Amino acid sequence: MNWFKRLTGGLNKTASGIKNSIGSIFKGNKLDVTKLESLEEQLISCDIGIDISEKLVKKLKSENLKSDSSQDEILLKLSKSIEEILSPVSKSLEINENHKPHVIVLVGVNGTGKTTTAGKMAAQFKNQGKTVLLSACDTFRAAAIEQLEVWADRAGVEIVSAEKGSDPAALAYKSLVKAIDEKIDVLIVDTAGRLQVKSELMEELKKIIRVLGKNLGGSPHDRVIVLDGATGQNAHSQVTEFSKAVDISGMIVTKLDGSAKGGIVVSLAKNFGIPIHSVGVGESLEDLDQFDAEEYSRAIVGLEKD
Ligand SMILES: Nc1nc2c(ncn2[C@@H]2O[C@H](COP(=O)(O)OP(=O)(O)OP(=O)(O)O)[C@@H](O)[C@H]2O)c(=O)[nH]1
Ligand SMILES: [Mg+2]
Repeated sequence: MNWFKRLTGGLNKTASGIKNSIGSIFKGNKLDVTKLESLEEQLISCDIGIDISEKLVKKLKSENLKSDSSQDEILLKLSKSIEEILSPVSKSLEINENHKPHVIVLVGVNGTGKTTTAGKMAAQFKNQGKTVLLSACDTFRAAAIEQLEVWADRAGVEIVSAEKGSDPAALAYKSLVKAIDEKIDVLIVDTAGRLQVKSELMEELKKIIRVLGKNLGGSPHDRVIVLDGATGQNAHSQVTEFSKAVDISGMIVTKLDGSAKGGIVVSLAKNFGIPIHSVGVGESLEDLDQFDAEEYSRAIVGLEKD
């Protein structure tokens, strides 16, 4: 199944809610106020956020819609307004070939998909002909190390790990030294999930970042927060709090194939303006795709791919 199908499958509920509200949006040749209100509620309930939902409906009202406009025409207008919000942040993660290695650190709260994403990214870069090293800096759980080893195996890349309970910053250092020595193109550092409110764990994360920066100027080049697409509004607090500890340079939103409502991506885009690199739409190696503003906007309102 291609990723757009998975995404539209995941966002199905959101899309049908929006479609229902738009269904008979005209009363005679006038827009039906009740229907517009219900559309706004639908947008809010899929996590787009109150302010943005209000603006999107206002914009739709100003579009000079005709009472004989088809449902798809109206949906297209709405998706175009969403696309305007998403386009500025739709930016893939680029590997700078002058960085040897180009260092990426993945951060986020527990269970968002960091390890899975690290494995998927490793496979993608490897397929592009790059050399990749994975660093299992989640030394908190033994299972986490094994999990990344499985991914390294699947992706066919090397991994550096340490015993459970060892210092993650020391492991980050060891991985970096190996990557520099071996002229590796990309070093991907997986970190333990941590709640954004646990200050000692945030300090540990800062130390990992500090050690990398000290030993390779300008690194880590990408500091990516991995967010679970089904989290809803808490994602805002995650980005805000992690940003206090780490200069977050990009976001990856996972699990958009599940029952995610999808609107959170729009609200994050508007509120933070931080690049969204890719979206996770499944649990296998190939289920990570570049974030595409137009396709995402169409998927949210239930339009087919253009
Ligand atoms: N459906 C779906 N599941 C995903 C996706 N990404 C990750 N998962 C699943 O989510 C669960 C957690 O993923 P992990 O990669 O272990 O998450 P993590 O952030 O590393 O977790 P911690 O290290 O415990 O913080 C696993 O069961 C993954 O298979 C996705 O895009 N779609
Ligand atoms: Mg993990």
